[in-house]
Amino acid sequence: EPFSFAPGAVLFRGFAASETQDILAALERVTKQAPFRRMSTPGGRQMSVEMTNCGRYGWLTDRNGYRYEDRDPESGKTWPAMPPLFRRLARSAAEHAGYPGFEPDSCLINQYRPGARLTLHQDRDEQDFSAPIVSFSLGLPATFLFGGPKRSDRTQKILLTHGDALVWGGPSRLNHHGIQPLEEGRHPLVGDRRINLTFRKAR
Ligand code: MD3
Ligand code: FE
Repeated sequence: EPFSFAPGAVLFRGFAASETQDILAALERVTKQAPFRRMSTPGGRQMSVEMTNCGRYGWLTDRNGYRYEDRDPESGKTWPAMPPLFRRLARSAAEHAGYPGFEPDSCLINQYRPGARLTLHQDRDEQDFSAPIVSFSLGLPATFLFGGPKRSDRTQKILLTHGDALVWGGPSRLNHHGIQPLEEGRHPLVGDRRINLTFRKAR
């Protein structure tokens, strides 16, 4: 059932779909404490994706750069705890992909409304690139762009749909990737948006 489209990258279609309602309930508890917000890039542009975090460390960006912090700059409080269900799902997907014992200390939550996108980038704000990254997609489908180690490398397009889990390890961990502008639509359980949960070991 899993599908590998690059060395170290494994896709599990619909992995988390049966847990949708519990995921959304946990998400609501997180966003009550740490609401979605649009962050600014170091260059001063506002991102189209809305973001928040849970877990020990949260990823953020502002005029001072990209980094992980243990507090939400909007509230000054620590990020909400990672819901046990999130931890379990991330660990399970990682194990199925051949990375037993995955213990993420960070979960970035991205919310895409129609039109929102994420330009091609690398994830390299983490201390240890040997740990995999695990991500889950919920709601509206999105076209994922997967490139190579260089920004100019050619990209493949992969449609990510509701419940899909992706595990990125090994050589794919530092590849460029992005999300094309989200198309209009409405998912019966998630509504007019796409949610992405990305689990990482930040420190
Ligand atoms: C490939 N998020 O938050 S998740 C990000 O759908 C990010 O919101 C996208 O890229 C999203 O940084 C993509 C899939 C993903 C996450 C991490 C990766 C793909 C990756 C790290 C290396 C290679
Ligand atoms: Fe990324």
